[in-house]
Amino acid sequence: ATSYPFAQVETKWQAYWEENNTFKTPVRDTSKPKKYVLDMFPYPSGAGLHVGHPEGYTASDIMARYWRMTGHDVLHPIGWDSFGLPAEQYAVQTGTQPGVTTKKNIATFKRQLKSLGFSYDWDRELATTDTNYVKWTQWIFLQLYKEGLAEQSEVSVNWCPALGTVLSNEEVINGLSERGDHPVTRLPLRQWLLRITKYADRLEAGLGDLQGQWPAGTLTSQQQWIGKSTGCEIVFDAESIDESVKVFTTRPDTVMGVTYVTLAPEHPLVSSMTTPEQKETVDSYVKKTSSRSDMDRTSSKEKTGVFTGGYVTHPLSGDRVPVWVGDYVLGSYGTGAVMAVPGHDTRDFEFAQKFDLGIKWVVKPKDGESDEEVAFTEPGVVMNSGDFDGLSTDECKKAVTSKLEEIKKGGAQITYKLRDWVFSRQRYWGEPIPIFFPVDFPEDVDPSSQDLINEECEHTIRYDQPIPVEEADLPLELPYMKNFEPGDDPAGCLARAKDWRYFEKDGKWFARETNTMPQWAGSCWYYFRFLDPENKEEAFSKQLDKDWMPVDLYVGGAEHAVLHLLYARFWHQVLYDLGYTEHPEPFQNLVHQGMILGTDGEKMSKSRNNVVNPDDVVGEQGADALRMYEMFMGPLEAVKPWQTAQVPGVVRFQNRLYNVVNAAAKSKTEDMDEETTRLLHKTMKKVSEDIESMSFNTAISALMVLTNHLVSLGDKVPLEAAESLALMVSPFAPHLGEECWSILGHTGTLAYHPWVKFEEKLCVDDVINMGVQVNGKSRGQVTIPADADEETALSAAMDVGPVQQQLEGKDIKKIIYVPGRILNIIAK
Ligand code: ANZ
Repeated sequence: ATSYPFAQVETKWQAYWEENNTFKTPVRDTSKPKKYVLDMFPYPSGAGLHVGHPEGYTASDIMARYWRMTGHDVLHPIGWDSFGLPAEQYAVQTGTQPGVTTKKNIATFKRQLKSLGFSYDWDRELATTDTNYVKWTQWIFLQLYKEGLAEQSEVSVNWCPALGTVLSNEEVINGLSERGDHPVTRLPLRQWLLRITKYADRLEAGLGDLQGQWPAGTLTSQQQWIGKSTGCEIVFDAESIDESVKVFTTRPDTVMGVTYVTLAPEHPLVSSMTTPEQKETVDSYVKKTSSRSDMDRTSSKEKTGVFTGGYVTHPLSGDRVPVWVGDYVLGSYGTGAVMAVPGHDTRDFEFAQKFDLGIKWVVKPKDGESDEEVAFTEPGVVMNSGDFDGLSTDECKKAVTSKLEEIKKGGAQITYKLRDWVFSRQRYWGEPIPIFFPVDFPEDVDPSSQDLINEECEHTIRYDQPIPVEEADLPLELPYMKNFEPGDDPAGCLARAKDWRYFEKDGKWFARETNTMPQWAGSCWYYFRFLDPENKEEAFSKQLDKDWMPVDLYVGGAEHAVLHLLYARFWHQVLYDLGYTEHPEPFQNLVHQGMILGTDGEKMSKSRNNVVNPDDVVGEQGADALRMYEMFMGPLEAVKPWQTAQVPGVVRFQNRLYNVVNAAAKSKTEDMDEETTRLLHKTMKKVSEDIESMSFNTAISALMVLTNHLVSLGDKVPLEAAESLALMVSPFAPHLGEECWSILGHTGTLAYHPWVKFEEKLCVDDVINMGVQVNGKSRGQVTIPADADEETALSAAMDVGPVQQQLEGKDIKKIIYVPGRILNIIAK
């Protein structure tokens, strides 16, 4: 036996595919059904490809190759998600321009992906940093702007002066930045917001159509993130001023149990509700809580708050209700105020206990009494609520809501957890936001001399008068900046590029927006640009949208379950509403590959020194071995540790397969015995079905079983079996597949050769007659395959009349099944 010369073979076939444009799809071939197979495009980091990348890419490549062979017109593109913070930091560290490092990193990634033999149409390659791509990202931003979906707003953000940027809530712990422990302050900052909340309902509803096509966990995460909550808004009029406090509640049935109302510290009515005597206390409380993040506020057990001195009137009972301020109520959720029902809400209960506020019990369990040591939060029967007494929780929710509607003190309301998307970054390496503003320079400043523009000028920018860049003037490119590091100016580092920022037009002076877009922007629509990467007139043509969308299979990491996938769906739905696409959702089927851990079972990382470099594996064992090993490790979705010691097993399988094919080519054996025929057809069936369900590890093991059988035939390997084996292995190990195909005398590529066809009748094993017993007594016979599983045997037995009769009215307690021998059903 010779060993398979993988290095030479892999180089040869990669060159062949490239020269022959094997995987180019310049136009849609409408004689075939389409498959759009998409990978989550990589972020080209300085570290190069990681073994985690080829896992998802191999899975999608298998599907792309399989679908080509099953007669589909396949679109399989790749590109680069190349803006973003890490690229900028890498550039800072290495003292080079981000544009330069990005280009270099892309070249490395491209070489690495090419070395793995993926069947991409490289003519469609794009990078989100390409001027030509930025142009259309900015164009989409302008469409959002025109639709009122991109707006400026003063947002309270977590500003970290030391890092020179805004941080997300998740990045702030106890008022310090997660990275570096720098102080973080809450600061109102002018930011661009995308009004994703206007699409909350649509984004939620769309998930329903993706059931069964997206991982259930991802659908749930998106649903929770959107956080649709159905309830009621209730109006409490203030006692001594002409204002009213609106609260949002999911439990209007508990309205008669309200003993106080709590406002979030940032609620606009806090100061007007506060009496002069309480002013000092309230002011200092509000100030103290202003630095806490929302997460911090909701997760801390210890409730804090102060009394405003003011009262509101209960809309149904007319009672006086005291108004408190407490930071367990968030300003940004619902109405920023709650009606507190300590008897039935745990947070209110804790608060009421601490401050000695009244507790009223208005719901009791269906049977029995509630214990008064804790809030009773379950549904039950209403009590102590006048006319509502005796109603169930659900009935009472409806009754209270209609009562409030009738007296115009509230009504049904839906609230979402989803927040508008803060779309501004104070960073260099992102798409400039294509907006500018008029500037009223102070009289003593001559703006045509840049040096005279000082900080004072910044205050004369009319941010309230945004002007969109003309579409004809797009793209708006980033200026060259020698020093692009963030500074302590919340306007961002682009504010320092004065000659870019300030410009004169028709005798008037303007200032550009200096915030850039977040990294998410480019990945919101790249799947559209792949359809039409060269288009100079439009982002993408409607015809190509019709031809190729939606994406049939999207493969990528579960870490994108919420943000990327939600943001992309949002942009997609906006483009749908504007008529640019006729498909309501972008990604029809979604699969997350499981993470590949280090051999030690820990996440691979430089600091743990457990990173496997795919270049090493490709060099030592070949691309096909890497691809096949990663697919053989376990189910695609499972998290699994890399085991270097197991790669040689895959290499030996390739060698055996190569030798078996050579034997067939040499002996030209035409005959195929019965056993081989059955095994071949069973394998063809299994591999086809397993690929369809993306169960690649089991498909590979079926190929191993077939190969081992063929090895046992010595020189007499049937040609038909060898050909089928070459075709079947090719999606997994495409270089090996092509090489075997040519060894068997074929010219050209097998990439478009029809997939193997099995005959169902040859897939069935020998059948036998087997006795069936009920409670040990023989009740008939079934005809089933000799190796039928218990389920098959039992379902055949259920068709036997006497067995049915015996089982009538009884429960099956136990099943004793000895394949090929006996089935005994124990029932009572
Ligand atoms: C009275 C009540 C009685 C409540 C009861 C619950 C149980 P979800 O399901 O998450 O939407 N709430 C409303 N706005 C809030 C805010 N800005 N910050 C903190 N809490 C807020 O939760 C809705 C419930 O959370 C609302 O219903 C309100 O408390 C509280 F027995 O109102 B409930």
